[in-house]
Amino acid sequence: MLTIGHCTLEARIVDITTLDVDAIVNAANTSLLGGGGVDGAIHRAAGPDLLRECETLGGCVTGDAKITGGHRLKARHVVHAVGPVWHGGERSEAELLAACYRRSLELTRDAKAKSVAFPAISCGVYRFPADEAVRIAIQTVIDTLPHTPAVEHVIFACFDEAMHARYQSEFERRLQAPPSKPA
Ligand code: AR6
Repeated sequence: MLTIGHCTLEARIVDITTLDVDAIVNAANTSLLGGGGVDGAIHRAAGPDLLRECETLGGCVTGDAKITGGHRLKARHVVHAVGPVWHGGERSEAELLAACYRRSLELTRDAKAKSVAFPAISCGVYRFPADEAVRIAIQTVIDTLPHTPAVEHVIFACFDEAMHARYQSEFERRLQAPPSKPA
């Protein structure tokens, strides 16, 4: 766990669809019309009205996000973020992944949501190297928090112990190192 100003960041091994938070983030694709992985799980748990709402959104470009209601989820909102497919790192994948986290937090703020949970965007079928993705996720959240002062709780929802350990070790590293300047 890490506390940054008024906000707590924590990593949990949990199915993100079960969380009772104001917003959960989906690792979506540009169609916003569902898929496998966490996207499929969120659509199954939220029910068919989520897809109906997504159909009105006109898709979303990589690095951006759009917000819907949570429908049958406990979460009040779903932020559908489109992460980059990993192609080796030469196609702005890091910047696009950072943009996903930034945009998702901005939409969370605009929805007046105080708590938000992220999956490890792009770390599944999109094959983004997980260690780098975790560093980008935490750094971007920390850099964005000054612009989203109402956000009080950020959960990184991990599907397995290996992913959880990455967040924990990045939190530890930051607790031991002097704070870095905002990007
Ligand atoms: N709760 C938390 N984390 C989960 C869950 C869950 N219920 N299910 C999977 N994960 P992925 P991507 C983890 O592949 O790489 C879809 O088809 C998973 O272990 O879901 O961004 C979309 O439609 C991994 O660490 O997302 C897109 O086409 C992380 O979530 C494409 O996949 C992300 O894995 C997006 O690929």
